[in-house]
Amino acid sequence: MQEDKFRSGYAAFVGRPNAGKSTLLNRLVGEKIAAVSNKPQTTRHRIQGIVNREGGQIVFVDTPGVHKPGHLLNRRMMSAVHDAILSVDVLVLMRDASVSTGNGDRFVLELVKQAAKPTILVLNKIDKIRDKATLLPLIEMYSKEYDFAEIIPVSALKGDAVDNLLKQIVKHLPEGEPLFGEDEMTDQPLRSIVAEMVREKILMSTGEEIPYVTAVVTELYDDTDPEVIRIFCAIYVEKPSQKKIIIGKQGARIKDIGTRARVDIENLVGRQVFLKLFVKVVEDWRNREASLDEIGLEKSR
Ligand SMILES: Nc1nc2c(ncn2[C@@H]2O[C@H](COP(=O)(O)OP(=O)(O)OP(=O)(O)O)[C@@H](O)[C@H]2O)c(=O)[nH]1
Ligand SMILES: [Mg+2]
Repeated sequence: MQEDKFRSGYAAFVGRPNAGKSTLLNRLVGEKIAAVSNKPQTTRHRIQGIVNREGGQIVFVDTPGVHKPGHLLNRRMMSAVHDAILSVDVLVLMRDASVSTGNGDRFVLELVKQAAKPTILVLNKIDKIRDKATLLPLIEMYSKEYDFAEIIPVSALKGDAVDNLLKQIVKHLPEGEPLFGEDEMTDQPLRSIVAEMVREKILMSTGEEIPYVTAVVTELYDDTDPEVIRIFCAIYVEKPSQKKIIIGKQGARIKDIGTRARVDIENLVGRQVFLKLFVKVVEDWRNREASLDEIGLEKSR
């Protein structure tokens, strides 16, 4: 019997904000490399996670949720989505199956149709759906619109059906050697993952406008001391009033954000971490090219 050749390539998650793309990326990679929150627009740039399995290597590309761009920031976020769609071998259209179809879902579907690449439709959050028969009309609607390579209901949160998903993706990758070493799980620099962990804690502990006006940049990552890694992160906001909210009463909120982010970072790096956070007010940073460059939000490639 002829043995199947090794396959390797790229697969991008695309979908509306909050569909669960980053949750699934973390689950598949087995480590927390992407920020997750119940606020839309959590992911702001492409994040790659590498998954090795017998016979194949998949490089997953997590992208920002598709939304109408308001600020320059959002335009760069959408460029990241378009770049990813163009550059990968397989698309994974991710949909929150527990909510009804909206215009945003139809817009994402159009993007996928235009790309005309092998696409797997992932219907996520099935743990929230008591009567699974309600999935059938959704499956029917999507099958009429595009010839999906596969339609797979999953729960990214619980980890159901993800093995089948990996198997189906590998089938559609080109034959070739692994693109990354077996022990690599991401090509994201640690400083950037650290900033995302801090931002995630801010998203968790603030509401209203704060998540949208906040960015985090790692200004120092010093691992020369074998005992402890020293990290300084700057938290960007647009107004002094927002700075006050982040700091909280007698510094309580920023302290809590720091403690929780440190735990995640220590889990990831397996070492003790000293994390210092400070807040910078940069008016209208979301519309400033220079600020966006500093924050590491890439322009279209
Ligand atoms: N119940 C349930 N919740 C889920 C599931 N997957 C993700 N979530 C939740 O949905 C919310 C959004 O998850 P994210 O992974 O941040 O979604 P995203 O698609 O990356 O969102 P953006 O980065 O904003 O585009 C979080 O509160 C997750 O915990 C799932 O399978 N079941
Ligand atoms: Mg995300």
